Amino acid sequence: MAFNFLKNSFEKVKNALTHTGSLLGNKIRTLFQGPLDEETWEKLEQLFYEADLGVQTSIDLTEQIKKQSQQNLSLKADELLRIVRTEIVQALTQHASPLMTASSYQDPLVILIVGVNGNGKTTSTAKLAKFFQSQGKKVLVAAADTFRAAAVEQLDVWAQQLKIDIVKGAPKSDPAAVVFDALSAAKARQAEVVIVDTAGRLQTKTDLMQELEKIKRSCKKFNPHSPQETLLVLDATTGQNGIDQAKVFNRYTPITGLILTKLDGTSKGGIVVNIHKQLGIPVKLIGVGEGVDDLELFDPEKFTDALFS
Ligand SMILES: Nc1nc2c(ncn2[C@@H]2O[C@H](COP(=O)(O)OP(=O)(O)O)[C@@H](O)[C@H]2O)c(=O)[nH]1
Ligand SMILES: [Mg+2]
Repeated sequence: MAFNFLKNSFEKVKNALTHTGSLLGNKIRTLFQGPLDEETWEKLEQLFYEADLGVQTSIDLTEQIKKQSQQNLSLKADELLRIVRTEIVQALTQHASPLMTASSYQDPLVILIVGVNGNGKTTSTAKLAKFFQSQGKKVLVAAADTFRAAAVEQLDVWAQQLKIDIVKGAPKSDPAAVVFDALSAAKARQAEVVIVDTAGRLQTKTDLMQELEKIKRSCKKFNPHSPQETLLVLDATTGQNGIDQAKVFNRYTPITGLILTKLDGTSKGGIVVNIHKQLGIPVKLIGVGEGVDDLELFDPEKFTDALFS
């Protein structure tokens, strides 16, 4: 059972990274099979860049690998590829920090889901709810995106389907009040995990950031160290724009981790490395499809293996 689960989970990540993997794994392998000259290093840098590792990371990584190759001229393609892999794992491990685990209903794990509209907040809220539910935890979700009626309905549909408790506010009602109600309900029903879906209009708007602060104050009325996680949802296909969004959010409200969605169907999965380098915020979860099971804990080794397998 456990083995099957692990295997499926690796296959899922691998399938989602097919496009990025063909750039990074396959093309680099082919490249290293030819003569190793200046042109090789230029092409290598270009491949890193195309996979969205970012300009500086692409230059640095190429320099590292070139240096090692010149220090040991007998290195073969496979060994060079292993060096690339090691360098990437190292970059990804630097800021690694696992998702908080749920302890007890006396001290429920509260997770705020924030981010720009369309990035996948509501879907990720449902996926995460299912994740904890499958660990046997009692989960409650809060529909605090009261700005859009459709967002509340969308989460409601997921909650019904997963048979998970949901607390929702009236349209345009105060999201902080919804969160307060949700945490009261969680206490009464002894929920161990509360996941809060929030509104995401214009990240530059100070209104939204004030709204998030108010939501956090609601959480602190129950527990001074709540919310334990504030996860920013980023769309992997948006490149530098996504990284800029993260910088803005993090300036206003500290982000404890990222959920990087839509890694499936993009060849720009190298953005994970760029994000770690530029932001120093750990990617904690990755979205690998639209289904409720298409969420995986981010594991640097597994991720890199999936790229190069
Ligand atoms: N392919 C893919 N689509 C996703 C993923 N996560 C979310 N989506 C889709 O992105 C769209 C927007 O998601 P939604 O959760 O409504 O975003 P929100 O506005 O931030 O709440 C929906 O069509 C989702 O199905 C993912 O990991 N992969
Ligand atoms: Mg939404």
